Amino acid sequence: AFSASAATEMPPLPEVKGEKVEADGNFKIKFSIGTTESGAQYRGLEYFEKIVEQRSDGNIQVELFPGAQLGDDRQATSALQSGTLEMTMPSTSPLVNMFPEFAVFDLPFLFPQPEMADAVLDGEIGQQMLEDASSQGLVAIGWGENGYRQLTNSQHPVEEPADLDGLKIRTMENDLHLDIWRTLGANPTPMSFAELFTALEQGVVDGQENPWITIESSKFNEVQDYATETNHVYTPFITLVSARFWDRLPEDYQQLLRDAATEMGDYQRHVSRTLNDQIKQDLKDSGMQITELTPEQVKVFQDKLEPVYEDWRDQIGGELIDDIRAQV
Ligand code: EAX
Repeated sequence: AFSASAATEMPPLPEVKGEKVEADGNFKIKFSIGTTESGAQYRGLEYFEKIVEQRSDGNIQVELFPGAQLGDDRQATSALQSGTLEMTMPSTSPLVNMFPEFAVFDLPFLFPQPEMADAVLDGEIGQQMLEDASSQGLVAIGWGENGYRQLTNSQHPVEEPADLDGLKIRTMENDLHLDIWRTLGANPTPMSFAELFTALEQGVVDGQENPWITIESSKFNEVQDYATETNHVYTPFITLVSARFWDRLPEDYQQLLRDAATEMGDYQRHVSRTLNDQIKQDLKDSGMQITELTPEQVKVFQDKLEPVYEDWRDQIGGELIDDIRAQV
């Protein structure tokens, strides 16, 4: 008995504030994302488009491509590098091969509250990461959130790690995520987001994990009867621009894009957070069985995953982990 569809309404877009920016040239931005048109990420992109078009007085046109139609997170990022696409906003996790320090965000239960993620991303560490990621043909200009990841599956309710025994779980293409699910006793397999719905539908995998907003906007509830509110990892989105495109822009327009990316990030995080309760309710109404764990039940998962911190310490950098853990 698979569930009916659920759809949570997005709030109206805010008005654009700020002065028009005068500069020469006409530019076109194709902006691609993995999540679909009904998610908070897309709502953020619509706001970005509105800001950029209004402030540039139409000299910069933004065209949005949701749902991985121009490629998944990795493919879109490499299209930026080759200059065939101007912007994308992937999860940090599939990019760890390019930027190893991003793996810090894959550590389980790193940020107990979303405000702590904000403090790190918008503070010195996050700003330094944007600078470091402005290399290899990319310019990184802002942070958004995919959010706290939750587990879904087609087989049975999951309340403790033992319930994961033998479950085939799709993870992002990221070794730390594989480690997490192996450590918990599941049978994880990495897969691109673009292939995920079909893999769930056809039973190639039993489950997956993503934030509520992404579960709903991708209609995973239509092929997954059970969800568990694990909040096991907080995944940021990073706003990337093709360096080839960036270098053609007048400085004033570069600044316009930076400002718009910051405003989009704040707005998109706000939308994603305020909708969470409503989305959970809509998913329940659609027939999904959602298990909400008690703090004691969460602790069982947490304790079981503590070794992951030691396993990854050297690779990620102990200092970075300590810096973040000192802040949260
Ligand atoms: O672009 O792969 C995933 O599970 C993510 O949600 C994806 O990065 C969204």
